[in-house]
Amino acid sequence: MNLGKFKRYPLTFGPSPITPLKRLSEHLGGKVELYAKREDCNSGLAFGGNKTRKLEYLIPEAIEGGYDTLVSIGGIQSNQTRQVAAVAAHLGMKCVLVQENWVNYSDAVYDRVGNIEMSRIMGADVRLDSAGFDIGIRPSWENALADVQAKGGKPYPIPAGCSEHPYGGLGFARFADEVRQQEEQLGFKFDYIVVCSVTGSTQAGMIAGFAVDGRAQRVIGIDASAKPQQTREQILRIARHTAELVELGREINDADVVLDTRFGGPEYGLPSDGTLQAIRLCARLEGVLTDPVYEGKSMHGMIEMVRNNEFPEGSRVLYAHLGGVPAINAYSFLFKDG
Ligand code: 5PA
Repeated sequence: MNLGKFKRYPLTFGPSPITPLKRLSEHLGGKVELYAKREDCNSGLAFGGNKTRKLEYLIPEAIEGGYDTLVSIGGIQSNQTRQVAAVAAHLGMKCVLVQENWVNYSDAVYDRVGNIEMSRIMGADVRLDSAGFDIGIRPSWENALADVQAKGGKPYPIPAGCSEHPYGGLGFARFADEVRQQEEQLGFKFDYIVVCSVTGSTQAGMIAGFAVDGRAQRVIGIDASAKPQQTREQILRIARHTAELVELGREINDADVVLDTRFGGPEYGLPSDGTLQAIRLCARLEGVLTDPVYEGKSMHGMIEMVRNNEFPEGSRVLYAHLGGVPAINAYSFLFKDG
Protein backbone atom coordinates (compact mmCIF):
# COMPACT_ATOMS: atom_id res chain seq x y z
CA MET A 1 0.00 0.00 0.00
CA ASN A 2 1.43 3.34 -1.06
CA LEU A 3 0.02 6.09 1.17
CA GLY A 4 3.22 8.08 1.32
CA LYS A 5 2.56 9.82 -2.00
CA PHE A 6 -0.43 11.65 -0.51
CA LYS A 7 0.05 14.77 1.53
CA ARG A 8 -1.34 14.65 5.05
CA TYR A 9 -1.97 17.64 7.29
CA PRO A 10 -1.79 16.46 10.92
CA LEU A 11 -4.95 17.24 12.88
CA THR A 12 -4.80 14.33 15.34
CA PHE A 13 -2.60 13.80 18.39
CA GLY A 14 -0.79 10.90 16.69
CA PRO A 15 -1.75 7.23 16.88
CA SER A 16 -5.03 6.91 18.79
CA PRO A 17 -4.72 4.68 21.85
CA ILE A 18 -5.90 1.07 21.96
CA THR A 19 -7.38 0.17 25.33
CA PRO A 20 -8.74 -3.17 26.59
CA LEU A 21 -12.45 -3.40 27.41
CA LYS A 22 -11.69 -5.77 30.23
CA ARG A 23 -14.79 -5.63 32.36
CA LEU A 24 -17.08 -5.76 29.34
CA SER A 25 -15.19 -8.80 28.01
CA GLU A 26 -15.49 -10.55 31.38
CA HIS A 27 -19.16 -9.65 31.71
CA LEU A 28 -19.82 -11.28 28.34
CA GLY A 29 -18.23 -14.57 29.40
CA GLY A 30 -14.50 -13.92 28.94
CA LYS A 31 -14.18 -16.09 25.80
CA VAL A 32 -13.48 -13.11 23.55
CA GLU A 33 -11.09 -10.26 24.31
CA LEU A 34 -12.52 -6.87 23.42
CA TYR A 35 -10.40 -3.78 22.82
CA ALA A 36 -11.23 -0.26 21.64
CA LYS A 37 -9.24 2.03 19.38
CA ARG A 38 -10.10 5.47 20.61
CA GLU A 39 -10.84 7.69 17.64
CA ASP A 40 -13.25 9.44 20.00
CA CYS A 41 -10.24 11.10 21.64
CA ASN A 42 -7.88 11.26 18.67
CA SER A 43 -7.59 15.05 18.57
CA GLY A 44 -7.76 18.21 20.62
CA LEU A 45 -9.94 19.87 17.98
CA ALA A 46 -13.46 19.88 19.44
CA PHE A 47 -13.28 16.24 20.58
CA GLY A 48 -12.12 14.86 17.24
CA GLY A 49 -13.52 11.63 15.82
CA ASN A 50 -13.36 9.72 12.55
CA LYS A 51 -13.81 12.80 10.33
CA THR A 52 -10.77 14.48 11.85
CA ARG A 53 -8.65 11.54 10.67
CA LYS A 54 -10.26 11.66 7.20
CA LEU A 55 -9.78 15.41 6.92
CA GLU A 56 -6.02 15.06 7.31
CA TYR A 57 -5.94 13.94 3.66
CA LEU A 58 -8.37 16.58 2.34
CA ILE A 59 -6.93 19.67 3.97
CA PRO A 60 -3.65 19.88 1.98
CA GLU A 61 -5.70 20.37 -1.19
CA ALA A 62 -7.84 23.03 0.51
CA ILE A 63 -4.77 24.95 1.68
CA GLU A 64 -2.75 24.62 -1.51
CA GLY A 65 -5.72 25.47 -3.72
CA GLY A 66 -6.24 28.77 -1.90
CA TYR A 67 -9.73 27.88 -0.74
CA ASP A 68 -11.07 30.14 2.01
CA THR A 69 -14.31 28.43 3.11
CA LEU A 70 -14.92 24.80 4.08
CA VAL A 71 -18.47 23.81 3.09
CA SER A 72 -19.97 20.62 4.46
CA ILE A 73 -23.25 18.89 5.25
CA GLY A 74 -24.89 16.53 7.70
CA GLY A 75 -27.86 16.14 10.00
CA ILE A 76 -28.67 18.63 12.76
CA GLN A 77 -26.50 16.68 15.22
CA SER A 78 -23.84 15.78 12.65
CA ASN A 79 -20.39 15.03 14.02
CA GLN A 80 -18.89 15.62 10.59
CA THR A 81 -19.96 19.25 10.54
CA ARG A 82 -18.67 19.88 14.08
CA GLN A 83 -15.29 18.48 13.11
CA VAL A 84 -15.17 20.54 9.91
CA ALA A 85 -16.03 23.66 11.94
CA ALA A 86 -13.17 22.90 14.34
CA VAL A 87 -10.66 22.35 11.54
CA ALA A 88 -11.75 25.56 9.80
CA ALA A 89 -11.27 27.53 13.03
CA HIS A 90 -7.91 25.86 13.59
CA LEU A 91 -6.72 26.82 10.09
CA GLY A 92 -8.24 30.30 10.04
CA MET A 93 -10.73 29.44 7.31
CA LYS A 94 -14.43 30.23 7.13
CA CYS A 95 -17.00 27.47 7.42
CA VAL A 96 -20.51 26.99 6.04
CA LEU A 97 -22.51 24.01 7.30
CA VAL A 98 -25.79 22.73 5.89
CA GLN A 99 -27.63 20.83 8.60
CA GLU A 100 -30.55 18.87 7.24
CA ASN A 101 -33.40 17.34 9.16
CA TRP A 102 -32.06 13.77 8.93
CA VAL A 103 -33.51 12.44 12.17
CA ASN A 104 -37.11 12.02 13.30
CA TYR A 105 -36.38 13.20 16.78
CA SER A 106 -36.94 16.41 18.67
CA ASP A 107 -35.76 16.75 22.22
CA ALA A 108 -36.68 20.31 23.24
CA VAL A 109 -33.18 21.57 22.47
CA TYR A 110 -32.20 19.08 19.74
CA ASP A 111 -31.08 21.90 17.43
CA ARG A 112 -29.37 23.90 20.16
CA VAL A 113 -27.03 21.63 22.12
CA GLY A 114 -24.22 19.17 21.46
CA ASN A 115 -22.58 19.20 18.04
CA ILE A 116 -24.53 22.08 16.55
CA GLU A 117 -23.92 24.23 19.61
CA MET A 118 -20.18 23.63 19.33
CA SER A 119 -20.16 24.44 15.60
CA ARG A 120 -21.91 27.74 16.28
CA ILE A 121 -19.48 28.60 19.08
CA MET A 122 -16.58 27.89 16.72
CA GLY A 123 -17.97 30.49 14.35
CA ALA A 124 -19.43 28.33 11.59
CA ASP A 125 -22.27 29.71 9.49
CA VAL A 126 -24.87 27.04 10.34
CA ARG A 127 -27.79 26.73 7.91
CA LEU A 128 -30.71 24.52 8.84
CA ASP A 129 -32.54 22.80 5.98
CA SER A 130 -35.73 20.76 6.19
CA ALA A 131 -34.66 17.93 3.81
CA GLY A 132 -34.64 14.38 5.23
CA PHE A 133 -31.92 11.72 5.49
CA ASP A 134 -29.83 10.97 2.41
CA ILE A 135 -26.11 10.22 2.25
CA GLY A 136 -25.76 11.28 -1.39
CA ILE A 137 -24.88 14.65 -2.94
CA ARG A 138 -27.57 17.14 -1.95
CA PRO A 139 -28.97 20.27 -3.64
CA SER A 140 -28.82 22.16 -0.31
CA TRP A 141 -25.06 21.62 -0.20
CA GLU A 142 -24.61 22.57 -3.85
CA ASN A 143 -26.60 25.75 -3.18
CA ALA A 144 -24.34 26.58 -0.23
CA LEU A 145 -21.27 26.15 -2.44
CA ALA A 146 -22.77 28.40 -5.12
CA ASP A 147 -23.71 30.96 -2.50
CA VAL A 148 -20.15 31.21 -1.15
CA GLN A 149 -18.88 31.60 -4.71
CA ALA A 150 -21.47 34.25 -5.56
CA LYS A 151 -20.25 36.27 -2.60
CA GLY A 152 -16.66 36.16 -3.85
CA GLY A 153 -15.41 33.31 -1.67
CA LYS A 154 -13.66 30.13 -2.74
CA PRO A 155 -15.59 27.19 -1.26
CA TYR A 156 -13.87 23.87 -0.61
CA PRO A 157 -16.52 21.13 -0.92
CA ILE A 158 -16.52 18.44 1.78
CA PRO A 159 -19.38 16.00 1.19
CA ALA A 160 -21.32 14.10 3.90
CA GLY A 161 -18.90 12.15 6.06
CA CYS A 162 -16.10 13.18 3.61
CA SER A 163 -17.17 10.02 1.82
CA GLU A 164 -17.76 11.10 -1.78
CA HIS A 165 -14.51 13.05 -1.75
CA PRO A 166 -11.89 11.22 -3.85
CA TYR A 167 -9.55 11.12 -0.82
CA GLY A 168 -12.30 10.26 1.70
CA GLY A 169 -11.06 6.70 2.23
CA LEU A 170 -7.38 7.46 2.76
CA GLY A 171 -7.56 8.33 6.46
CA PHE A 172 -8.87 4.92 7.39
CA ALA A 173 -6.55 3.09 5.03
CA ARG A 174 -3.83 4.68 7.14
CA PHE A 175 -5.71 3.58 10.28
CA ALA A 176 -4.93 -0.02 9.26
CA ASP A 177 -1.21 0.75 9.06
CA GLU A 178 -1.41 2.39 12.47
CA VAL A 179 -3.09 -0.71 13.93
CA ARG A 180 -0.39 -2.92 12.43
CA GLN A 181 2.29 -0.86 14.17
CA GLN A 182 0.41 -1.01 17.45
CA GLU A 183 -0.01 -4.76 17.04
CA GLU A 184 3.75 -5.12 16.89
CA GLN A 185 4.02 -3.41 20.24
CA LEU A 186 1.14 -5.42 21.70
CA GLY A 187 2.59 -8.69 20.45
CA PHE A 188 -0.62 -9.97 18.89
CA LYS A 189 -2.94 -9.30 15.95
CA PHE A 190 -6.63 -8.54 16.05
CA ASP A 191 -8.90 -11.17 14.51
CA TYR A 192 -11.80 -8.80 13.86
CA ILE A 193 -12.38 -5.06 13.64
CA VAL A 194 -15.89 -3.76 14.37
CA VAL A 195 -16.89 -0.45 12.80
CA CYS A 196 -20.05 1.61 12.42
CA SER A 197 -21.03 2.52 8.83
CA VAL A 198 -23.32 5.19 7.39
CA THR A 199 -21.72 7.19 4.57
CA GLY A 200 -19.16 4.43 4.11
CA SER A 201 -15.66 5.86 3.79
CA THR A 202 -14.54 4.78 7.26
CA GLN A 203 -15.20 1.11 6.56
CA ALA A 204 -14.13 1.48 2.92
CA GLY A 205 -10.74 2.87 3.94
CA MET A 206 -10.33 0.07 6.47
CA ILE A 207 -11.20 -2.56 3.86
CA ALA A 208 -8.49 -1.24 1.54
CA GLY A 209 -6.03 -0.89 4.41
CA PHE A 210 -6.64 -4.26 6.01
CA ALA A 211 -6.68 -6.04 2.63
CA VAL A 212 -2.90 -5.57 2.74
CA ASP A 213 -2.59 -8.42 5.22
CA GLY A 214 -5.66 -10.38 4.18
CA ARG A 215 -8.06 -8.96 6.76
CA ALA A 216 -10.55 -7.05 4.55
CA GLN A 217 -13.29 -9.49 5.45
CA ARG A 218 -12.39 -9.26 9.13
CA VAL A 219 -13.67 -5.69 9.12
CA ILE A 220 -17.21 -6.12 10.41
CA GLY A 221 -19.34 -3.13 9.46
CA ILE A 222 -22.40 -2.45 11.55
CA ASP A 223 -24.93 -0.47 9.56
CA ALA A 224 -26.39 2.55 11.35
CA SER A 225 -28.09 4.10 8.32
CA ALA A 226 -31.08 1.74 8.37
CA LYS A 227 -30.81 2.08 4.57
CA PRO A 228 -28.06 -0.50 4.23
CA GLN A 229 -28.27 -1.02 0.49
CA GLN A 230 -27.11 2.51 -0.28
CA THR A 231 -24.47 2.33 2.45
CA ARG A 232 -23.19 -0.99 1.15
CA GLU A 233 -22.92 0.27 -2.45
CA GLN A 234 -21.08 3.32 -1.23
CA ILE A 235 -18.63 1.26 0.88
CA LEU A 236 -17.80 -0.99 -2.07
CA ARG A 237 -17.36 1.90 -4.49
CA ILE A 238 -15.12 3.89 -2.11
CA ALA A 239 -13.12 0.81 -1.08
CA ARG A 240 -12.42 0.02 -4.75
CA HIS A 241 -11.40 3.57 -5.49
CA THR A 242 -9.23 3.83 -2.36
CA ALA A 243 -7.53 0.51 -3.17
CA GLU A 244 -6.63 1.89 -6.60
CA LEU A 245 -5.34 5.14 -5.14
CA VAL A 246 -3.03 3.37 -2.70
CA GLU A 247 -1.99 0.79 -5.31
CA LEU A 248 -3.19 -2.14 -3.26
CA GLY A 249 -2.45 -4.46 -6.16
CA ARG A 250 -5.72 -6.33 -6.12
CA GLU A 251 -9.37 -5.53 -6.78
CA ILE A 252 -11.79 -5.15 -3.92
CA ASN A 253 -14.89 -7.23 -4.55
CA ASP A 254 -18.36 -7.53 -3.10
CA ALA A 255 -17.34 -10.30 -0.67
CA ASP A 256 -14.84 -7.93 0.93
CA VAL A 257 -17.70 -5.81 2.23
CA VAL A 258 -19.12 -7.29 5.42
CA LEU A 259 -22.06 -5.17 6.55
CA ASP A 260 -24.31 -6.41 9.32
CA THR A 261 -27.78 -4.95 8.99
CA ARG A 262 -29.30 -6.23 12.25
CA PHE A 263 -28.55 -3.27 14.50
CA GLY A 264 -29.27 -0.11 12.49
CA GLY A 265 -32.99 0.20 13.29
CA PRO A 266 -35.50 1.48 13.89
CA GLU A 267 -34.34 4.44 11.77
CA TYR A 268 -31.21 6.48 11.15
CA GLY A 269 -30.59 8.54 14.28
CA LEU A 270 -33.05 6.64 16.46
CA PRO A 271 -31.83 4.01 18.92
CA SER A 272 -33.52 0.66 19.53
CA ASP A 273 -33.91 -0.68 23.08
CA GLY A 274 -30.84 -2.80 22.33
CA THR A 275 -28.85 0.30 21.37
CA LEU A 276 -29.73 2.00 24.65
CA GLN A 277 -28.94 -1.11 26.70
CA ALA A 278 -25.56 -1.42 25.00
CA ILE A 279 -24.77 2.26 25.66
CA ARG A 280 -25.59 1.82 29.36
CA LEU A 281 -23.73 -1.49 29.68
CA CYS A 282 -20.49 -0.19 28.19
CA ALA A 283 -20.77 3.07 30.14
CA ARG A 284 -21.33 1.30 33.46
CA LEU A 285 -18.71 -1.39 33.02
CA GLU A 286 -16.02 0.67 31.34
CA GLY A 287 -16.70 4.37 31.83
CA VAL A 288 -16.70 4.60 28.03
CA LEU A 289 -19.54 6.56 26.44
CA THR A 290 -21.17 5.89 23.08
CA ASP A 291 -24.00 7.70 21.30
CA PRO A 292 -27.49 6.60 20.18
CA VAL A 293 -26.90 7.41 16.47
CA TYR A 294 -23.70 5.55 15.60
CA GLU A 295 -21.41 4.03 18.16
CA GLY A 296 -24.18 2.70 20.42
CA LYS A 297 -25.37 0.70 17.42
CA SER A 298 -21.97 -0.80 16.67
CA MET A 299 -21.46 -1.44 20.40
CA HIS A 300 -24.80 -3.24 20.42
CA GLY A 301 -23.75 -5.28 17.40
CA MET A 302 -20.45 -6.29 18.94
CA ILE A 303 -22.05 -7.24 22.27
CA GLU A 304 -24.73 -9.34 20.56
CA MET A 305 -22.16 -11.09 18.40
CA VAL A 306 -20.18 -12.06 21.49
CA ARG A 307 -23.35 -13.23 23.24
CA ASN A 308 -24.33 -15.33 20.21
CA ASN A 309 -20.85 -16.88 20.00
CA GLU A 310 -20.39 -15.43 16.51
CA PHE A 311 -16.70 -14.80 17.22
CA PRO A 312 -14.68 -17.99 17.72
CA GLU A 313 -13.43 -18.54 21.27
CA GLY A 314 -10.11 -16.78 21.92
CA SER A 315 -10.75 -14.05 19.31
CA ARG A 316 -9.38 -10.59 19.85
CA VAL A 317 -11.83 -7.99 18.63
CA LEU A 318 -11.01 -4.34 18.06
CA TYR A 319 -13.94 -1.94 18.37
CA ALA A 320 -13.23 1.24 16.42
CA HIS A 321 -14.72 3.95 18.62
CA LEU A 322 -15.32 6.66 16.04
CA GLY A 323 -16.51 9.45 18.35
CA GLY A 324 -19.96 11.02 18.34
CA VAL A 325 -20.50 11.42 22.07
CA PRO A 326 -21.35 15.16 21.89
CA ALA A 327 -24.72 14.16 20.38
CA ILE A 328 -25.89 12.56 23.64
CA ASN A 329 -26.75 16.04 24.87
CA ALA A 330 -29.46 16.21 22.23
CA TYR A 331 -31.01 12.95 23.50
CA SER A 332 -31.32 13.90 27.17
CA PHE A 333 -34.94 12.70 27.37
CA LEU A 334 -33.87 9.12 26.58
CA PHE A 335 -31.41 9.16 29.46
CA LYS A 336 -33.39 11.14 32.03
CA ASP A 337 -33.45 8.11 34.31
CA GLY A 338 -29.94 6.98 33.41
C1 5PA B 1 -20.19 8.56 11.75
C2 5PA B 1 -20.61 9.36 10.55
P1 5PA B 1 -19.08 6.75 7.91
O1 5PA B 1 -20.03 7.86 7.58
O2 5PA B 1 -17.71 6.96 7.42
O3 5PA B 1 -19.66 5.43 7.50
O4 5PA B 1 -18.99 6.74 9.50
C3 5PA B 1 -20.11 6.48 10.28
C4 5PA B 1 -20.00 7.17 11.60
N1 5PA B 1 -19.52 6.98 13.93
C5 5PA B 1 -19.68 6.42 12.72
C6 5PA B 1 -19.66 8.32 14.10
C7 5PA B 1 -19.46 8.87 15.47
C8 5PA B 1 -19.99 9.14 13.02
O5 5PA B 1 -20.11 10.46 13.21
N2 5PA B 1 -21.23 10.61 10.78
C9 5PA B 1 -21.79 11.42 9.74
C10 5PA B 1 -22.00 12.83 10.33
O6 5PA B 1 -22.58 13.68 9.63
O7 5PA B 1 -21.56 13.05 11.46
C11 5PA B 1 -21.40 11.32 8.40
C12 5PA B 1 -22.73 10.89 8.83
